[in-house]
Amino acid sequence: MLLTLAQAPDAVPAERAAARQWYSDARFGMFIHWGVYSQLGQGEWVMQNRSIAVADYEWLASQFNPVKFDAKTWVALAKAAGMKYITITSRHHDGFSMFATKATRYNIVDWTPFQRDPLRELAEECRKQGIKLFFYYSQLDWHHPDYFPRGQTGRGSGRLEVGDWPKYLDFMDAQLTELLTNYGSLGGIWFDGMWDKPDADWRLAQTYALIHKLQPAALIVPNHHQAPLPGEDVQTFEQDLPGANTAGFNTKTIGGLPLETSLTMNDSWGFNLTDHHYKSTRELIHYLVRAAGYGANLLLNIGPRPDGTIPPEAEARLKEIGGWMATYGESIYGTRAGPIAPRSWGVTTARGDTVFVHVLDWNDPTLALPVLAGTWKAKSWDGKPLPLTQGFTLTLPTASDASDRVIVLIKQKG
Ligand code: JFZ
Repeated sequence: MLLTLAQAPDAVPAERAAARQWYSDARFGMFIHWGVYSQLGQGEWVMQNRSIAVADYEWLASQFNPVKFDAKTWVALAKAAGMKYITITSRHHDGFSMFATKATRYNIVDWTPFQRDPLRELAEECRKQGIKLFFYYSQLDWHHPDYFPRGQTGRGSGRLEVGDWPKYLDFMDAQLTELLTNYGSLGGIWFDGMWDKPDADWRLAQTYALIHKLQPAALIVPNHHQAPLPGEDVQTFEQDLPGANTAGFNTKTIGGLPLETSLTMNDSWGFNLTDHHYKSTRELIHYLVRAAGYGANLLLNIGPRPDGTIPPEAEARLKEIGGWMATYGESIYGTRAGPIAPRSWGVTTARGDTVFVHVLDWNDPTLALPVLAGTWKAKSWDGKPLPLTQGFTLTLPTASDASDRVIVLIKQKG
């Protein structure tokens, strides 16, 4: 036996390879930023932005009581939107655990009048409604005394300038063990915050191995804005399509892993009382379709209110996107990036011998495509044949008010 043969760098066990495939097929997920910070209605960075001291934030945490939280409603909304998974903040940079944990009393069950574990309720509902659940987990902590030496943030929280870094890493591994043990089978863990201390030893290999030991099919999705590291399963981009960097902190290097891009619906992740700057449903559909054209999932965010309800602007848009997906989902789910690279007019997605041409921003009745090898026929979404010249000029159906005109190209056999 050739035991010395090195494994291919991206060789992963079968169950994880299958999970990656499922993930790429899913194409559309719901991101949820929700926590103690939601009460102040200024986004999830409010502790940092207003230099709130640990003691004052602890009092705020003791007031959190989202009595209207209903897991069934949240999961049903994700389903109605056509989403296949939910990624929710189990613990954000404020360090407050939104789940039952023995690693710290600073958690929703032990610290608040609410006393319920919303993640457990969500996990049960997700199982019932056939949605996969991922936990966002912040590696950065503005509250924990052992998050020391400090990084670029968390310096206004009034903590003593001492702490035991390995102890903090043990704390994270203990919490991750709970998350991967007490909530059934997870989609995976979405990490964020390493960028706060880029040069620290995060003991990543140990933590990633722990996760994959506890749940071999759980995916690791790191938001560290670098090219993928060993053990990671998805490359995620924030507020940008893969390869673009309008946000200023994304890498342009695209590795070979499944791709995702996360996006706010307005300009905030956590609930923001005054931010009504919502993207239109048409813009959101375009983003979802463009992401698919790059071969990436869209993780679209909502910031529920502190009482557990979802802002009506977000709910309305999700339902409208769901209406679109109910008709056109076949051109998105289970597809990969199409043979024509993304263009300003739109993108292509593909499954087998079928290519979906998504015409997003184009007002002319004809559209010249790059020539594809082989013989192809074109039809409109409702199955009417469309003229396609040898030079690959397409005559488009009228209906320019539609968010996306999806043209189907089918490769002819022989
Ligand atoms: C991070 C979080 O800080 C944010 O609160 C939210 O959860 C988002 C999805 O992820 O956002 C970042 C992370 C890093 C930078 C900017 C935003 N950065 O390095 O500039």
